[in-house]
Amino acid sequence: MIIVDVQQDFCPGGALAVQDGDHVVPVINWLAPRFAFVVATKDWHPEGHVSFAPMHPGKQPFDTVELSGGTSQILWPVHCVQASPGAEFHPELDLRPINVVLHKGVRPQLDSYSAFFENDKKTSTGLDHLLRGHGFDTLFVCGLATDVCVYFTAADALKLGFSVYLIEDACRGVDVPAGSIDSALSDLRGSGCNVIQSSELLQ
Ligand code: VGL
Ligand code: ZN
Repeated sequence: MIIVDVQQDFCPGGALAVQDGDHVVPVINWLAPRFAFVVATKDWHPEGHVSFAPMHPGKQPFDTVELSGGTSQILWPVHCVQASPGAEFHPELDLRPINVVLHKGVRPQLDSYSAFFENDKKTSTGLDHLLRGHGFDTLFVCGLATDVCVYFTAADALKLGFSVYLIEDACRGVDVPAGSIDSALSDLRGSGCNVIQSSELLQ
């Protein structure tokens, strides 16, 4: 199971709050102990990270800029600064079932939405090797935000050949622009992702 970015800054009151982001916590707490191996990611940016809107004079959060390498970058409010309170896990997230915590987005000039590859699409976080090394071929993905880091994590997992289940009621999204959550889910379904509800895991 991969728990994506269930951090204070993505929950109500946080810098990049996702609507009802905290509602995923009880669902994940109930699910996580049932899995053989649990990875939790943290968005973990240095101060002055390239994804922060104030680093780009004249730009606003949710604007897009071209970075020097030619990749386009969506700008976000300052969020998940390393070791700041906003970068902590939600205080009610049960940490006991978590085997590995993976920090991503740590390079000042490179963003990382996926738990597998940074946004240059080639810098690996090593998670693929870790999971394959354990012999896993099936992944269950949940957390925040459905249309950003959950989406890119599930999409990369599919590309890497894993069977992927996205637990919809254990995810919440940014939905900027409106409709982003629906298009993320339909794109994933089209790539072979199984979008399920937590209740289906009981069966
Ligand atoms: C995320 C925007 C910027 C996420 C991280 O965790 O979905 N979204 N950084
Ligand atoms: Zn981020």
